This record gives sequence, C-alpha cells and structure tokens, in this order.
Amino acid sequence: MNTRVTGLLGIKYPIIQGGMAWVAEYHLAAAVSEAGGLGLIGAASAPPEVVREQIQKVKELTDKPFGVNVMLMNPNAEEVAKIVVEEDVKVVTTGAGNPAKYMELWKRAGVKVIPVVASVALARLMERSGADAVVAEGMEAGGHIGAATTMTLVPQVVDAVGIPVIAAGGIADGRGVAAAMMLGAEGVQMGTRFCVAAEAITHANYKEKIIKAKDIDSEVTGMSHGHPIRQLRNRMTREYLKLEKEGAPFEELEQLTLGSLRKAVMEGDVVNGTVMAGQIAGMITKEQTCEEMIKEIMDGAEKLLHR
Ligand code: TUI
Repeated sequence: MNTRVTGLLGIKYPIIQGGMAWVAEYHLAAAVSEAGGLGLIGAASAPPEVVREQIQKVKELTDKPFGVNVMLMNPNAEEVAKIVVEEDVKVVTTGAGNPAKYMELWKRAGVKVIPVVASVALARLMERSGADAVVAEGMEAGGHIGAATTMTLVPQVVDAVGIPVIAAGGIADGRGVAAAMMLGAEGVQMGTRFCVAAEAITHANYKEKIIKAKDIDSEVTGMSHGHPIRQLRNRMTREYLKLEKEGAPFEELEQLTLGSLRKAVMEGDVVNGTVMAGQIAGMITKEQTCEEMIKEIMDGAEKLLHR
C-alpha cells in the first residue's frame, strides 16, 4: 500500500508507532521498523543523554528508517531536539504542544517533521511552519488527548491541509486502517496495540491489563486542569477522579501521579500506577510480534480496500 506517507518516510507499510513514554524504547522501535513500519523512540521525560543512547541502540538493531517522538511538555525538549539533529535521526514526531520553535533547526538539518495535532487550527499552523505531514490524533487515544474524536478530526484536517495526514486514536486492526484511508488519511499511528507487542519491554501486568480491558474500561483524568490523560480504570483513576471532583488543587493531583506511569510500565503496579491506553484496548486480545501484528493489520486493510 503506497501512499505519500510511505514515500516520505521510505517505509513499506503506512504504519507508525506511537511515541509512548517508557514503552517506546529501542527494542520496540527497531522491531516496528524491521517489520516495515516506522518505529519511534519516545523521548518523553527521559534525560537527553538517555535518548541519545536509545537512538544509537536502534541503529545497531536496524538499518531501516526510524524516528524520535519529542514530548514538548518535557523541560528538556530543547536539548532532545538538538540531539535528534546531532544523531542524524531522519524523522521526528512531536506531542503535547506546538513545535514551531524547533522547526527551523530540524528542517535545516533535513529532518522530516510530523507534529501530532488534536485540532484543525494546529494542523494548519504546522503546515505553514513547514511540517512534512501531521498525525491527527482523536480522543480515543491513550495518554494526553485533545477533545475531538478520530472520526471527526481526520476528515476535517484532511480538508484543511495539503500535506499528508496520518490518523491516530482508536486504530488497532485492518478495519481501522481501511476506515482511516476512507477518511482521507495516508497512514496510521498506533500505540495501544504496540504496547502489548512481544518486543515491547512493557511489564507483563501492563500488557495483561490491556488484553483484559473491555470497551468502556478507560477513564480520562485531568480534564479540570486542562491536561486530560486517557488511562485504564484502577485504584489510581478512582482516587484521582474523586480528588478532582472535590476540587483538589493541581499540585496535589500532580503529586499523586508523580512517577506513576513508570510504576505501571516498568514495575507492573497496575493498581496504583498510571496505565495509559486507548479506547481500542477492548479489542486487543493477545501479545504478538510486531511483524505478526503488522502483517495481520495490512492483510485485513488490503482485503477491505480492494473488495
Ligand atoms: O502527546 C501525546 N500523548 C501523550 S504525551 C504523554 S507524556 C505525559 N505524561 C504524563 C502527563 C502528561 C503527559 C502521554 N501521552 N499525544 C499527542 C497529542 N498532542 N495529543 C494531543 C496533543 C496536543 C494537544 C494540545 C498537541 C498540541 C496541543 O496544543 C498546542 C498548542 O500550544 O496549541
């Protein structure tokens, strides 16, 4: 399936991996790229030198294209932005903010820049700033989300910009890919399904929580202070939402979640930790290698799109 996204990135299949904090490290990134998609290192809040090491480790495992996701709320984002250039990374995606101030640096170095957007306004601004494509991410996604759904956001972004659009949020199989293409997208970004990939270092408890999740098992915390996060329901979300309802100050809520994603992903505490995942978790039933996942998804999509 050739689209402007496969051409732009030099990849076989129009599937890119989400830049999930803690989960998107070098084993997963290399496996997705080796399977013909675009793997990504999720820089998240990692120290810049750790991001550099991660990039070097992907290069040891694959000679296929891969990228780095720069999380713009990270106080170290500027240093990470420079490391991407120093390490000659070919593709950057960004999340949770507006990357305009890094655009010149990246474009001058020939980096392909693909901001993740949650609105038409930011998509337009990104195109004007020189973005090569955008990921339009609906609120079905896990983690930090916007307000629009994938079904409504993707066609509106497609109509608003001339650059290729990659759909994200609620996509985990061939039907999702085919539907995204019908909406005018030329690729998809997937996170939740890759969280349970055999190559992902995600703790077994985290994978099991996603595999056991049903359609309505996610909650959105942080709506009251403008940082909505989608995650699977557990003791943490119950406590957080209770405090939020009582009008607890932002600082108290922030204290509660300090280190909580690491606790879930790395230590497997899926009761008190933060289990970020999208609404599509309910459809994910097993761990597979990235190659198996991508093959199954692309076979499914191609059958639907050619029938
Ligand atoms: O970035 C994401 N998802 C994320 S980042 C993340 S790390 C984190 N950990 C703990 C607390 C908070 C974050 C977890 N999940 N997705 C891409 C995305 N970007 N979704 C929505 C947006 C977005 C939202 C508003 C992008 C830009 C924006 O406004 C920018 C502006 O300044 O206008």
